[in-house]
Amino acid sequence: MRALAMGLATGAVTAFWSASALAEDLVGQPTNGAIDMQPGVTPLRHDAIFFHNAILMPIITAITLFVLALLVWCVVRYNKRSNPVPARWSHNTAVEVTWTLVPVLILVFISVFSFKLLFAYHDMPKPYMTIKATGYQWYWGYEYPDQKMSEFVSNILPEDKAKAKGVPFRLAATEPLVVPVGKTVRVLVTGADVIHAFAVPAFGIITDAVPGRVNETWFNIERPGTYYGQCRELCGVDHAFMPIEVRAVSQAEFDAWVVSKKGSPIGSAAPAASAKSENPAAPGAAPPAAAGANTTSPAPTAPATH
Ligand SMILES: [Cu+2]
Repeated sequence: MRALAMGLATGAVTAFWSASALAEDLVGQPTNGAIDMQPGVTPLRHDAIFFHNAILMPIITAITLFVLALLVWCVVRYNKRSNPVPARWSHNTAVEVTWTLVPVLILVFISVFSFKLLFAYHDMPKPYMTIKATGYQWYWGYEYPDQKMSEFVSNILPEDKAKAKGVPFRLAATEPLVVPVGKTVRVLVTGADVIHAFAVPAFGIITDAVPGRVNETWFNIERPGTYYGQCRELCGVDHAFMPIEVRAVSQAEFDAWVVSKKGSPIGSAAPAASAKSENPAAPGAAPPAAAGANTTSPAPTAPATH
């Protein structure tokens, strides 16, 4: 049990925290009473957690303790009683150079790791597939262009249904975003009305969904599971009620899901007559995209009421 009081423990034990957190914390969703960051299932998330726990936290902790020590020293050593006659001098070149140089060096040290992380986010490996995620007031729409699946709507799962299924209310969605594990998935993020943000903590990603603009992010999930996220930009009254549910499954399960949604899996002999799914001209091949009415209506539905 990592009680809140333990939060005062220093950065030196941060590594220990994360180790124990992995054992205790729920993966893909928040844990009651937890204090560390949600454990990750992508390389980016591991890098981000390392940057926070191994670089930033020890530095922040050391600086805080150092400043606290200086304050205590001043209070004890230089109060009116113990130091009745204060010195009259000001300026000390050595001290002034030090308190300028040392912070600069600390920032340079941090920036090395910071830029490394930034580049890791930017340098997406060659993606296996692309998903387009569109934020609406107040739900998400997901499109799978590579699988020729037109956009379907993902709403919040109502409370009674979430309870019945034993899934977390306000995190579970009516239609999950299904992706294969171990594959680089590119997500194109945009907004249809106002600014939303596509965020999944276990993947270490948060990307603004801006109307009229397409942002890009990516993830490569290490193990199967269900990972929850939320809209992370205040977008209106139902901002808290447009969750993101990502289900990471094996390639075979993913292909089966694509077929069940009337899409065509990448590189497969298409379910219809044409072997090349890119060839919509093949006679008799019902174009999956056109036929691709998904089980959920792509028409914007009224947001669930709460
Ligand atoms: Cu939103």
